[in-house]
Parts: sequence; C-alpha cells; structure tokens
Amino acid sequence: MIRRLILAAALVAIALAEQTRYDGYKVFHVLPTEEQLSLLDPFQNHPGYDFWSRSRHAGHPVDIMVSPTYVDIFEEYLVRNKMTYQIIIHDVQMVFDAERLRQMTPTNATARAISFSKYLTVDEINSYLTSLASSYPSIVSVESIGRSYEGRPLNMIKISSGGGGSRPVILIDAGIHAREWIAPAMALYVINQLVESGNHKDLYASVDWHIIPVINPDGYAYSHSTTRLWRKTRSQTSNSRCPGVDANRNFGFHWMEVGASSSPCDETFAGSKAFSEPETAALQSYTLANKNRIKLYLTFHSYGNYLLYPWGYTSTLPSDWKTLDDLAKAANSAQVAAGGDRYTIGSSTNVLYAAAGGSDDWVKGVGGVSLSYTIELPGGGWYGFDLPASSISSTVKEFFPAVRVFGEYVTKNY
Ligand code: 0X9
Ligand code: ZN
Repeated sequence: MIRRLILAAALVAIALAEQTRYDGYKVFHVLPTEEQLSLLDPFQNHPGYDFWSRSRHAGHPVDIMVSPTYVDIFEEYLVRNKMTYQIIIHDVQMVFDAERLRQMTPTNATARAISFSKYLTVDEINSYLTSLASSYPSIVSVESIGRSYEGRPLNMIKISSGGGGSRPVILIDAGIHAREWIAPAMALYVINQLVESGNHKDLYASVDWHIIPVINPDGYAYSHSTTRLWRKTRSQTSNSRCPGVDANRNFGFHWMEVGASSSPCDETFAGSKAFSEPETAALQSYTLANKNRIKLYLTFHSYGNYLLYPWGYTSTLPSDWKTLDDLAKAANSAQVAAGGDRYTIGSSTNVLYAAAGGSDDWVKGVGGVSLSYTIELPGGGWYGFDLPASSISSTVKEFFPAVRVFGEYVTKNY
C-alpha cells in the first residue's frame, strides 16, 4: 500500500516536472481607444507576448499574457502611451496550480454519468460517447471521421431518431483550439441534454445532430498533460522546435490571405499548405460527403462572448448576412434570458479581426452550409482561458437555450 502511494506520488511529481511553467507571467487587460489599437500590433507574434484575446475594435478588451522579462517594459509602454489597463493575473502559474488541484480532485463521475464539475480528458470524453452509444443504441452512434496526427480517433457522435440518413444535419465541433477547454465541455453538455435529459426530443425529431466534441485531441491532451496554453495541433513542422499548426487557419478557403502566419513558431501558423493537418482534412472530407444534408454549423471556441458569422477573410458581408445576424440575435436573447452575459454579434472580420483559413469560412464558402457560426464562449472573468471548473456547469447551462434556438430554426426551416 505504502509502496503504491510512493509510486503514485512519484508519478505526479514527474508529470508536474514535465509541465510548462508560467511563474511570474502576468496578464494585462488593456482597453485601447480607437486611436490606440494599432499600438499593440508590434507585440503580436512576439515570443514574450501571448494574446489571449484580441480585437481590432475599441471598447473590447485585449488580454495579453506577458513573460516576466518583458513585464516592466510593457507596462512602461502602456503608461507612456496613456493606455487604460489592469493587471488581471499577477502570476499565471498560481492560477494553473489551483486549477490542477481541482482537476485532481476525484468526482463521482463514471463513464456513464458525465460530470461538469471538472474538465474531462480526451479518454474520459471518448468513454462517455461510447457509453451513450451502448445505452441509447436506437438514437446514438459513434464513429471516427479520421485520425489525428498522433493517431487518436476523431470521434463524432450522431444523434438521430430515424430517417435513414436523409434528414437535415446540424454539425457541431469544439476544441479546434486546444486550450479553450470550455468548448468541448459545451459540446458535451449539448450531447448530454439531447440524449440523456429527455427534455429536448423535439430537437431531434426531424433533424440529426453530428457532434465532434474534440476535433484537435492531440492538442487538447497536450494542454492537459504539459502546456496548459497550447493552442495548435501537434504535427511536426519545418522547425523541430516549433510543432503544431493553428487548425483554424488551415482550411482551404482564401488560405493565408490575412491574419495568419507562415512561421511555424507563431500561434497562428497556417500550416505548410491548406488542409496539411489530418484533423482539418477529416472535417473537410466529412463535410463534402454530407454537403447536401448539413444546414447549420457551430464551432465552439473561447473566449470573449462573441457570436460570429463569416467572413473572417474579408470585411465584405455575405449576401445572406441578415439571416445569419437575426438568428444569432435570437440565440443571444435566449441565453441572456437564461442568465448569460450578452454576446457581441457580427461577421468575424467586422467585430473581431480578419483571419483567413477558419473552419466557419470554409464550411460556408466551400461546404455550402449557409448558416455557419463561430461561438466564443465566456472566459473566466479574471482568469482568461482558465474559466474555473466550478463555473463550467453554469456556463454551459446558460448557453444551451441558444443552441435550442439554432435547433428549432433548422427544424422549422428545412
Ligand atoms: O482566431 C480565431 O481562430 C478565433 N478566435 S480565438 O480566440 N478562439 O482564437 C476566431 C475565428 C473567427 N473566424 C474566422 N476568422 N474565420
Ligand atoms: Zn479558438
């Protein structure tokens, strides 16, 4: 027994020793005026600065994590330029230590009973999906649409009450950006509510739901095991010191035109070519094969409370932008009524920033799915990506009514 405890403690120590540390890293919450926005440009893609949120519009905060070496210089720069800011995290490592403790606390969750009191690992998520398939064989099936770079299955759960594969489909994915942990949790909550609550049968009476809760499982696993703030995939690049591609810059529609980088060490590295990543290529093949059935696409990200629709590559709006905008407004009202904070609605270029190669743009532009949205779920107030596990449950519950609105729309209109 004692020997086993010592072994367990040693394993935890080894795991912790291998983790990327963020001692002394600080997060600045900057509120630039319209004139000041470009003053932050020089810091983008600089190794000492990690933009946790960005915006090219005044009135939206920009959260930047700064490494200890640059903290003083950066603060002086902000003061010199009379910028409004607050330091919201004084030591990022301390926040992650607290999160780790919580993650290590055992919950009563079994593979069957899903828990929203901590963030699940890829393995736990996959066991949950397969357990649903065996408990609800008449409405649930799980299949893999491909394999990740490291060989993990890209699992999709299909929820359908019949129709023999001819009904309209709502496609949802999450976790394309590894560190945005609330996104897979949201997808799992949608699955849980549709399949297990018994309260939303109307939503799959005539529409099928195809949900991939973790589309970048390698990155997600790595953000759990080693580097909490990992964003990209885990593939080898031309620079052995900088693996990984920003999968949300890797889709083949206006690829690399704007807001994407060709340097492997950058967080927005778009890959050596469009669809270089097995994860994005799998989504491409699946979407093209189901082009005629998919009516609505939601991709969950975090953070910042945005309901975004195409285009991300240009400020020109799609011709059906009003339909996209009205539906987003209805979804937003539903989640506000459930207690959520208001979301900012608009095309991603116009309300956030221009960035080409996103899944939303490709799904609409090439996949032919007119209703395509990127949803930036809430962050953790003063915690950024590290939305405390204690807030998962309220966050996903508040947003579910918005998902209902999307579901009802497809039910009524297709
Ligand atoms: O930059 C992104 O990929 C998304 N924001 S995030 O903070 N989660 O990284 C926004 C993507 C919006 N869509 C496109 N630009 N196509
Ligand atoms: Zn994201």
